[in-house]
Amino acid sequence: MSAKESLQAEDAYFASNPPPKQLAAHTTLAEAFITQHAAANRRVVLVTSGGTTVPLEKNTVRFIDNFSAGTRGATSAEYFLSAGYAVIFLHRQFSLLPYSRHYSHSTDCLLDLLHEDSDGRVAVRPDDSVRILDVLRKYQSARRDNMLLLLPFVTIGDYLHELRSVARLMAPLGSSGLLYLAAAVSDFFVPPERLSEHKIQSTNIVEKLYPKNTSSPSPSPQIEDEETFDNFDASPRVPRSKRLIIDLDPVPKFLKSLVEGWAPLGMIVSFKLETDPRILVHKARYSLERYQHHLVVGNLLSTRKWEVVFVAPGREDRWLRVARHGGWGDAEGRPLRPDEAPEGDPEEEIEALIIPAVAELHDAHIAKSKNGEKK
Ligand code: PAZ
Repeated sequence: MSAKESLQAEDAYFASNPPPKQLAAHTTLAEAFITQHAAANRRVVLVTSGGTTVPLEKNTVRFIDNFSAGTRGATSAEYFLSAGYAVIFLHRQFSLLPYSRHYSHSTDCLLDLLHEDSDGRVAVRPDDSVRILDVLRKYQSARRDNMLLLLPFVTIGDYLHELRSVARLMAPLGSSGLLYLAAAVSDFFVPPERLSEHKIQSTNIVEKLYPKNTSSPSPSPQIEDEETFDNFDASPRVPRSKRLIIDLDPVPKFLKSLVEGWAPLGMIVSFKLETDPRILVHKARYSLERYQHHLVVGNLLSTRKWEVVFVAPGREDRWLRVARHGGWGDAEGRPLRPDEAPEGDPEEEIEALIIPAVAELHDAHIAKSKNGEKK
């Protein structure tokens, strides 16, 4: 696709997909946040996190989603804060958040860490208080110094509108702006003109009640004629006309716009997720060459907490791996196969390795731009 064509695709996408209601409020918050930290000469990172939904109806009951809980994004945000960055955390609503992720409902429920003391007051169980205190101090310091801005999104459309607005606001930061795109963004969506207004029906009740799209109900609707089909019967006996066939369009590729238009001087880090280890590095390198940005972090679904690969222009591919009992054996230098994925979570968080390595590349990016070199 030529530059002109991708610009046209971008314009058409934003013109036809409405922005989220909270976009203006988020933009105001992000602008004030960026201005405050730019004045303090502080680096600002935009971290995107969690999955995007693809609504199947305008009044959305059903949607397509993906697996991402936002662990990578929320954990990365904490390490960026520790490294002195101010963080704009653009995240899927209700996904994991920095700091509170340690006590989410599924792991370490906060209520399980509390007890009633002898005076009838709620207190933290002594065994847990040290680790809670550590998280609490970091959380309170981030809040006190206004270092963390939380901006939620839900749908793929919301995400793209928010990303464009925040990226444009970050453009004046030049090379000290960092965009770290860890969200799991849908590649497909249903364009608004094909979206059903109301909940998709499994019967023809609407046609029966309102024949030929009339606005008042038929005087004697034959409800008993309502055609139903057995939702559990997926056999070929279910006629094609009764199946729900979802027709999705590709989401325009926005990385190009980000690199060339929205935040052209900032450092842009994208993530590439695959499940087949044989294509991961190839796909990461392809993405880098196609969009001409600064770093692709490749990871596999099954091993993403154990290892990632940095693919950057003019550099050797670099695997980062957390410590593993028994070492990495012959897996050193190649991605783990899904069947080699270790059980459970590693003791060390891989983001503790990723963020310092990204910050080092960001230093180099800033130095290069100060020397007047091309990005
Ligand atoms: O949210 P999570 O920690 O479960 O997963 C993180 C991730 C795999 C979504 C992220 O590391 C990633 O690869 N994001 C980009 C996905 C993609 O669109 O290719």
